[in-house]
Amino acid sequence: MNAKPGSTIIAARVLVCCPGRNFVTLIIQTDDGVTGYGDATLNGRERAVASYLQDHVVPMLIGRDAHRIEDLWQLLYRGAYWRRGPVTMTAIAAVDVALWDIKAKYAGMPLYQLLGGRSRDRLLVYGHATGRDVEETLDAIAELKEQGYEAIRAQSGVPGLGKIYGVSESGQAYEPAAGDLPTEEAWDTTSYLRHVPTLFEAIRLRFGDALHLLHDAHHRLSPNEAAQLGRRLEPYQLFWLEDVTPADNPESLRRVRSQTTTPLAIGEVFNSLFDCKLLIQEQLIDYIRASIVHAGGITHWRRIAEFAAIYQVRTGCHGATDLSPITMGCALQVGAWLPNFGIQEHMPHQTPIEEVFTADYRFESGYMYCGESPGHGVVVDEEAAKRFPYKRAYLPVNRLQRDGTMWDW
Ligand code: KDG
Ligand code: MG
Repeated sequence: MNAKPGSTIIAARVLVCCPGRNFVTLIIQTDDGVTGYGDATLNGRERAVASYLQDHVVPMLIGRDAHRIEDLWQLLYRGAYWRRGPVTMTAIAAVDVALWDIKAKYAGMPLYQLLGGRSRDRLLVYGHATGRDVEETLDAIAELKEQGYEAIRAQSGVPGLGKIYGVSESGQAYEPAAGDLPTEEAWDTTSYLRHVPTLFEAIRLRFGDALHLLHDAHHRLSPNEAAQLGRRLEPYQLFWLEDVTPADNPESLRRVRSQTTTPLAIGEVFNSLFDCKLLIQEQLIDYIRASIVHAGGITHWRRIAEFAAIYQVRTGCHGATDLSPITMGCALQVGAWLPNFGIQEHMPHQTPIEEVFTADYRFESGYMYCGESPGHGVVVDEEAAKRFPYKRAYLPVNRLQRDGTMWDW
């Protein structure tokens, strides 16, 4: 097991910082001065992953051969005995991504070259349009169209409900966690189901048929409610309808799938191939949303993506801003290679994140372009990170407006 000189891991450390929002980064160094960076951010539970890494994984890395990515993955996955789960799989992902970064730097190549080279020149991305009401959402779509987006996720406030998760108040991204404790929002499915088709009718009326439209139901519906929504949205030809039911129960999608042809996407909370298996095998979804950071890194995510290819399911990686630029860099590198790439979520990170993370990817007119520098193309300034200490922050939670019952948010 001892590494040959020249690729031995001599240091690994965990960095938790908050340049606008919390990020956890694993930094691995080899004896000949190569550094790899892995994202370990699990929104709202950041310190759990930092501890998993610091207390239980880092000691196992020192002295090992950085090139043995697969073997180290298996060691961390099988060796823990307690398999899967978001904390474990995010921690493993951070190690895996840092090691792929190192390997590609040794090779002097961008990561996509190690996976098999390019399958495409650029990657279609979708932007986020949200508004407190339909008019505001229409204006947000107009702005994104100006920037060249060809695919847009549209959400709006629901009449009769106050602020709901998925809709921003300030015109910025809707999801940065805020507050020392979660705020509580009110939800009513009947009002939501009545409202959503009116939003998409207004969008098609104003912008026509060419735009790709997406919508996120954020796990809040029963299978039958989801089937109703899918049917009612069919006239508006969505690119996808996301997370219609809670992700815990994949069988729920059988009912939805059999009742509607609206394309379905799910999986941003998945962390293993075993979460995705039934949905893919039975072709109950069109897009799998698992991300590299929460689904075991490139080594495991690649297995999910290649399994999906067999069943004509394409990828649509989660890309909200709680995934660090490292995860975006990796998503673009693997997306440049993956034959069954579908689309990439794009929610630009906000200032001052660029003081800590420098990324070589870029957005231009509705598409993203991965960089050509060796590795995944994202580096972290540890000194700068010290200026942005961790701040506990939560996303809101949801209760039924009717009687205060706890609900999915
Ligand atoms: O941390 C949770 C967010 O990343 C998630 O709620 C965002 O649903 C989301 C999306 O589709 O990006
Ligand atoms: Mg989502």
